[in-house]
Amino acid sequence: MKKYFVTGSYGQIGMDLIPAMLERYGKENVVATGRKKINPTFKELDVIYHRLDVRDEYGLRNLLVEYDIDIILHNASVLSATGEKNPQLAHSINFEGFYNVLEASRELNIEQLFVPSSIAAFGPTTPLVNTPNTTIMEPSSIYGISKVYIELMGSYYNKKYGLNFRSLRYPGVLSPEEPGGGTTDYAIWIFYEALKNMKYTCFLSADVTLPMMMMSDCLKSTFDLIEADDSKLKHRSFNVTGMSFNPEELANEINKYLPDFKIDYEPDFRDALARSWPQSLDDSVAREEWGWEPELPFEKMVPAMLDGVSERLGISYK
Ligand code: AKB
Repeated sequence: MKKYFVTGSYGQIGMDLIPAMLERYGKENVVATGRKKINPTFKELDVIYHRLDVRDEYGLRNLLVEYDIDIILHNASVLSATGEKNPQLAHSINFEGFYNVLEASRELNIEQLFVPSSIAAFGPTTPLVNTPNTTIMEPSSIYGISKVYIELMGSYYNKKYGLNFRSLRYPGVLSPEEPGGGTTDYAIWIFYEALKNMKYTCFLSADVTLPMMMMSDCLKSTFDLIEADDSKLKHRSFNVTGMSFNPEELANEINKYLPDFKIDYEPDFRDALARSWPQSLDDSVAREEWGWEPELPFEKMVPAMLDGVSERLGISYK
């Protein structure tokens, strides 16, 4: 069995990814790391956990050697909204932290390095409808710039050093876990506010359409790609998507379950970011090269989110 190493384990994705990895690969084969102290959920799961700031090059290498790691999932990242508030922090974590992981992977002959990219890697000059896998990438946020850097450096290390680098351009990822620092987060907070207050003030405008996917599909795409046969991969970074909707369409769908729910709009700086991102993605390259197929459509996502968030809040809505 291979040994897996995850950075940024406490992010919204890590909180679901780690339990899924323990189940899939065995808890003795997964090492979770993050900047915070171990949390009760991971303690209960008996996760091998270490505190690690990815900017700590030596701490990172020591752990990779100690556990004889084969595959790294480098999830630690400052997201789009936090990045715009603190570009210097985003630079040090997203660029320097990634570079430490990349160099350690090369020097220690790590078998595979997986790093999420994002729809934020695209920008206002990209064709924003059905965005192709290969197209113009001139992002306007520091987060988006870091994702382009990651994709290009990963591909460069693949060609120059044979590093098995793989990346997915995640759209907004939806789960009942509380998100932090992203622009697509509205599509999660809306469920919290709908269930608690029957009202949500959205920081995006009603008509801002974005691609999204449910966490189950995000995990599926991640496992499918990291387990894909390398000889089938012609690309290193892939578009993946599950659905597209705007805040108004999401509110209308929620109204089918909560007829009294109301939404209003106070767009802030995140509106401009979201408008510079694709409205929908062409993920045919992922479908062709490693058989990607999403499972959960928009109509099923809404009741799944209502169930998950109401359970976390201890509120019944039916
Ligand atoms: C964000 O909103 O910053 C992220 C992303 C699109 O990568 N969810």
